[in-house]
Amino acid sequence: MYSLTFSAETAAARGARMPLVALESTIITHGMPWPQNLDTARMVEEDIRAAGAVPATIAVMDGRIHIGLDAPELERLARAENVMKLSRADLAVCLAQGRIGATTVAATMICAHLAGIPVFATGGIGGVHKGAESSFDISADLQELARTPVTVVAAGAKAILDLPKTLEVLETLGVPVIAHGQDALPAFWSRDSGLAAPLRLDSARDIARAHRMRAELGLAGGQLVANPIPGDDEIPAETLAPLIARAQSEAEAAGIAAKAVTPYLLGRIHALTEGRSLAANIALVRNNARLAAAIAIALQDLAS
Ligand code: PSU
Repeated sequence: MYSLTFSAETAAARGARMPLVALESTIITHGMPWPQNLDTARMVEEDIRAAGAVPATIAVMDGRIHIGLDAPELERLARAENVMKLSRADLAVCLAQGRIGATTVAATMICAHLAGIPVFATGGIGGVHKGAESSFDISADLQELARTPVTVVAAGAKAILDLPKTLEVLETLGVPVIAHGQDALPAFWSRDSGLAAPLRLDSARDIARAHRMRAELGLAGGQLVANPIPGDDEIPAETLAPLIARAQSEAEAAGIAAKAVTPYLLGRIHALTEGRSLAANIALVRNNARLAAAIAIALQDLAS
């Protein structure tokens, strides 16, 4: 039997019926380098506390699903090597073998739902990779959004992806893609992807209402909230496009495939922008954490 291991903080929050916000761990182990990964994880948790909610960073350690990590556990994960990158397909094997695994958007949604947490903040979801017509590389995050009733706050899909195809697949799967406070779909490091978002909502309360309405209608799946990066932190899409293209051809030449693609591209773009993309990534995750906290609080208010 699997068990959920709550940290002292998340257990107390559940007892006191405080709003919780789930956080993923692949961004820590595969998305950012040491030591910025640990600093960011700590800052994001602090942002959620400052906004009046409680952070629950999710990971698999020693054969248990952890809902909330204490300080030594967070550091152990951030320093760990050979951590499994867990999606729906790998979660059970990792648990059954007692290994250490970081949860992607898909696996975090599954675990958050098991723990009764309806809101989750991340940086950017996975999606349809460029060249997917021959590689078939489409992130399992998209299917998960169609199945599991968690509202995911991201800065859109990562700009390394084919965004029009990602939107098409989400539409086919019946996933609401809701831009927060603007008409355009944001593109992770940039505020505007040049594509219109299918839906727009301007407040945490409206997003919480839509989340509840889906449940009342008995519709499976969650919502994707696309929250634009703050203006001061963005990197214009035109600046990034040639660097993304270069990183992509390097990945192809090096034979990078499957789960390794996203971490490789993020690392190369970090190097090619001399750290600017990492600073933007940190800023956008913190911004998403604040909005997710506001949604969690609004959901709690609606329930009481
Ligand atoms: N957001 C970030 N950095 C990341 C991710 C999200 O700012 O590294 C992770 C998430 O865990 C997401 C994963 O699920 O990237 C997508 O991986 P893939 O493209 O292999 O599905």
